[in-house]
Amino acid sequence: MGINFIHGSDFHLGYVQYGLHERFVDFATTFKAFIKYGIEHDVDFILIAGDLFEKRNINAPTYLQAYKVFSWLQEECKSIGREPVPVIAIEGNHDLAYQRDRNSWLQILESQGMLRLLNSTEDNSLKLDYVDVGDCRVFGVGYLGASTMQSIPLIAEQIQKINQGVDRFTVLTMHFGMEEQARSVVAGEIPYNALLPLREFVDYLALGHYHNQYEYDHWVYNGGSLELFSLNEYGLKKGFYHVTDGGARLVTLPTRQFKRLSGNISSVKTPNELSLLVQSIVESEAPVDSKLPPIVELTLWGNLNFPKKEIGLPEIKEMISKRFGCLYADVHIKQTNDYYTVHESDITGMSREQIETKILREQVLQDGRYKAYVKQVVSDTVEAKKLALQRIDEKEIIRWLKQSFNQIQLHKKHAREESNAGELPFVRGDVT
Ligand SMILES: [Mn+2]
Repeated sequence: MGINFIHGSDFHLGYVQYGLHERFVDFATTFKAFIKYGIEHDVDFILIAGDLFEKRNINAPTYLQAYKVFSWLQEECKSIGREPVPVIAIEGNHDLAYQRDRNSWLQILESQGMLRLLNSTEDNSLKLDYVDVGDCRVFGVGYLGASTMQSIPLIAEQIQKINQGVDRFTVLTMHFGMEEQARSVVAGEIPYNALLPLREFVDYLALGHYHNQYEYDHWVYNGGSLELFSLNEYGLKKGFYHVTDGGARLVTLPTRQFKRLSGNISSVKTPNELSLLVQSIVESEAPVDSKLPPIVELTLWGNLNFPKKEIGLPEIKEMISKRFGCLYADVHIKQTNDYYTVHESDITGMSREQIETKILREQVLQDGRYKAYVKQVVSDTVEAKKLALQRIDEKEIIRWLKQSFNQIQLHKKHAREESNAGELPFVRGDVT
């Protein structure tokens, strides 16, 4: 028989991005395309690793979207003469029921025969829920939040017990984010080492929660959300996995395109000049090649030299719409603080690196915390920029910066200890 399933997550049905009905529909259309892919590839089951819905208390139209897609799945399968493809799901943080509601909407869909919700419970001890389908055994644990980490060894132990004497391809689906995968620092992330107790007993760990694609060691997989949920996700890889005997392959679906533009307004003196600037920005960008009208975001940043209310936003949006035929144009004005302004007379004759060094130095001294290490902080920041320009992997750069930071912390600690001992501390970069 072999292994054949798809694994997706974070569909966020019910999200009305920018308040646009079209975006509300987009999320459901993409979800349906995911299900359709599963049917067309004759998979044994479809796995949803949490956050099918955008919120706990979805409205009727959102419920109807989900219901329609699942009914369509059943009818489509019937029409081609096969049993409905089983849908197996867990609850993500967005799907959990409010205590007063008792039932989550995924539980309602389960009671209607639309999906199988894996509902592992944790009253006194952990009770794992699973289903056998095709050549696979699928365990599922919904969103655990802060107790995710401590549950991992217990889950491993339970799977080992339950699987004794059984030789099936073991899938575990959970909803959490892994360390260093988000663009910002998030509390409660799981480091890879914490997953190791599962390694021996789980063949495929199907994750959901973070909206970017990532995987570890050919056994931990997170496809991300298929739709761009926010502009913070711009440029991130996203998709779902099609898992067969040959391994897990990332599949991406065509979705509505986003385009991000930006321009510096510091040298603009009048609203009229601003129009010209926007026009040149817009015209220097190639039109978006896609079936659906795109969404375009323009950020204008720098010093604004005239009152903000004189900015002709409708006119700017119109220029964007005309050029890209977009569904929606979003314009942000990010005025930078005067403090950061560099006067031209201060920097004439300086190289770019000298200018950067000067500005960074002022920033570090102003901040105060790393005053004593200003030389190191500045040179390492400039170095990080060079690495980025050489397109060194961002993880590598982060690791390198962390190393520099740890070094400073260590110096600080030693300096404290030594000064306690009544000696003069030697600190790198202390005298400048
Ligand atoms: Mn989530």
